[in-house]
Amino acid sequence: MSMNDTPSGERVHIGFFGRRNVGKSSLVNAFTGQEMSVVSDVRGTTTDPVTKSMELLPIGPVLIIDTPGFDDTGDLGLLRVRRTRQTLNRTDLAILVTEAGKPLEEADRQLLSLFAEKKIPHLIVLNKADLLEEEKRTGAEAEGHPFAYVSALTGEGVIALRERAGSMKGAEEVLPPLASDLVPPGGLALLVIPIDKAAPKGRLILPQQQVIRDLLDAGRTAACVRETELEALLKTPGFHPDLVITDSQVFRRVSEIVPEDLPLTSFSILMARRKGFLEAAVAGCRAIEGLREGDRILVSEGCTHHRQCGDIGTVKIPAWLRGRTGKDLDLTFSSGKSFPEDLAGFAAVIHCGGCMLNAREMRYRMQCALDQGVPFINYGTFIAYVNGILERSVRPIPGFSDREGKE
Ligand SMILES: Nc1nc2c(ncn2[C@@H]2O[C@H](COP(=O)(O)OP(=O)(O)OP(=O)(O)O)[C@@H](O)[C@H]2O)c(=O)[nH]1
Ligand code: SF4
Ligand SMILES: [Mg+2]
Repeated sequence: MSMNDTPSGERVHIGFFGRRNVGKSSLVNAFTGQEMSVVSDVRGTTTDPVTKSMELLPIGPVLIIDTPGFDDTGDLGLLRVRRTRQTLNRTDLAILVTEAGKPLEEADRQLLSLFAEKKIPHLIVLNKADLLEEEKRTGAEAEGHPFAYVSALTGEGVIALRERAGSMKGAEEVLPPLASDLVPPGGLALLVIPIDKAAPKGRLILPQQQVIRDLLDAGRTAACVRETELEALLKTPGFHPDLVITDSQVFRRVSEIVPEDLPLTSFSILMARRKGFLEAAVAGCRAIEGLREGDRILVSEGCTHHRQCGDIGTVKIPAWLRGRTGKDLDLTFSSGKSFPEDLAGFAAVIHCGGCMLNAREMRYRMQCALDQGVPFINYGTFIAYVNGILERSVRPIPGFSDREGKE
């Protein structure tokens, strides 16, 4: 990803699903206008989900996902089907590819019921329409689902499909703003950004960029300062920010500098709110006190490159947990696109902010945990909690009573 790209977590995810050999990859190539996926007449050519970013009007930046055939068999096949199911958890718009003039099969029906279960808007694309005479194109094979005839081979119907996908209702999620609603019109937010060796060279990290952009979009003012200059800045006569937003890593130091009557929160608290898991995370923190010797904790990260999160998950969180609970806990780590669906035996999940994951995926992971009675906590909330400032950092967020954040 180049630094000027929309982060994948903010893109509408459009997934292409279906049985092997129906032409999913051919269609994805035609749809994106790029040869992103390998095509062949061998069934099971695509073995892993393949993604590609593009602009689609009017929704804007989207992520296109090509998937392996859903009807695959054998051990490897089942693994692929599993992976396709995981892909569904981050799919905002599902395209079921089948063949024009051919009836739906069992695998198609399974996919359709998964779309329904996960409330994903969908469309059946009847591919290989070049092989079916015009007069036979009645759409009967789509059995009442919204459908479109296309031919990935000739390109027929592909532009219309692009337009239709780009304006499908429900594909674009309306997420709450990051910070702009917490600052009055004409107001000023002060962002505390440490520039240490973990900071990427020559730029700001995504959550910082996104918060600044959100404030500017809403006509608010954003000022940035390092924690080392914060105290002096706040003493400047006439300088009165309405809200201070800090990086979690310097939360404690900043909370000591920022006067108690000045609202203070963190980038990760704001990201957690935007992605819809702040409430669960705050509630989950209460479970930390109840942890017992040997309890199993899953520490999960949404990407594997760790560029922004450094050693938080592997070093700092284990140390904080030990410090706070005084217990020997059994930590398991997971990272990347996969997330263990079976959380039986875990006493808590502590998840990163998920900047590379879309809101749907984060909600799915949270729901997996909550459904199994496992508290779901995010890094930012956890860090605020262990530093004793959770209550303060959620206070600026509407809907959080004092009770919610009590430590
Ligand atoms: N006639 C015709 N053939 C097509 C069309 N789209 C794809 N094909 C052919 O169908 C075969 C399978 O295409 P793929 O795009 O690899 O199919 P897939 O669904 O991605 O298959 P897997 O990755 O194996 O699941 C290839 O031989 C394609 O050339 C089409 O619109 N018309
Ligand atoms: S570990 Fe999570 S929060 Fe950190 S960079 Fe990756 S996706 Fe973003
Ligand atoms: Mg394929």
